Amino acid sequence: MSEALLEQLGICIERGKVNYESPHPADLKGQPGVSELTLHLLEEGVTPNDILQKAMIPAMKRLGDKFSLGQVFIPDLIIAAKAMKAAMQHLKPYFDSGAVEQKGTFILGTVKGDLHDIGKNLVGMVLEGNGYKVIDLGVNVSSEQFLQAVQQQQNCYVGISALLTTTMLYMENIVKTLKGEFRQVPIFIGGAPVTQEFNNQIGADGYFPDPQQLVNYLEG
Ligand code: B12
Repeated sequence: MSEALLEQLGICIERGKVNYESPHPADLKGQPGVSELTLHLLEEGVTPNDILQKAMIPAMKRLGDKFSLGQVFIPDLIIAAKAMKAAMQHLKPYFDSGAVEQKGTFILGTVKGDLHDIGKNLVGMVLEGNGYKVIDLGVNVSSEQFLQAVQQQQNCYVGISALLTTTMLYMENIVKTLKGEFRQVPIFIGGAPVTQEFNNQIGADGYFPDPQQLVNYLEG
């Protein structure tokens, strides 16, 4: 039962079916969307993490692959992102409720020139759920904006996200700017095109492919 629901949720994310009322896509009119399906899965006792890992993230990956092959286009990505956010809204309280004690402050942002924020938002949710305070600077964040935020906090971690091979290069600028003034501030990086090798090359403190591995590292 849950497997079928997870599969249906993945399809609805990929096709941008937000809820019952959404008129798009026409062939799914009158059927449940990601909102109803996510709530249904939670009621069935499927964990938020399984919902994320087994349905939501693979759906975005499939969509990205189709985009690469020219089978879907920008509007399809936009409506899928909207559906992804609708599902995340339902998972957020579960991640939030994990917060008991505050373990530190994280300054988070997507690099300048880059508007992708789904992955960054997920990182923020998982960090909050694990007891970190998150200051989310949003998308298209410059070195100066990161620096300003760190100046106000000092004792904090920084998390930077980039989804484009072009914008990830700007991470080096941010690392240099921050390390120039605050050598001790740990800077972690992530996003689909980022690698450990790139992390070493720009002098950041760690690359993690997903937020849980970052949390494990911090706790380890
Ligand atoms: C949705 C999407 C969009 C949406 C974004 C909506 C939004 N609000 O985010 C829109 C339509 C706006 C968009 C626009 C564009 N996009 Co786009 N997009 C995607 C898509 C399909 C999914 C991205 C996503 O949300 N994935 C799901 C999340 C959960 O995964 P994630 O971001 O990787 O995050 C995870 C990890 O990487 C990690 N993580 C992420 N950040 C961080 C940070 C830290 C500190 C840590 C520890 C971990 C971490 O944790 C997350 C959870 O596991 C990808 C395809 C793909 N495979 O990535 C293309 C993709 C990234 N886009 C691409 C392109 C080309 C573009 C455009 C340039 C298209 C255009 N011609 O205009 C524009 C650029 C706009 C801009 N300036 O940013 C290319 C990039 C190619 C490249 N090599 O650079 C991709 C790969 C598609 C493709 N296959 O060609 N896009």
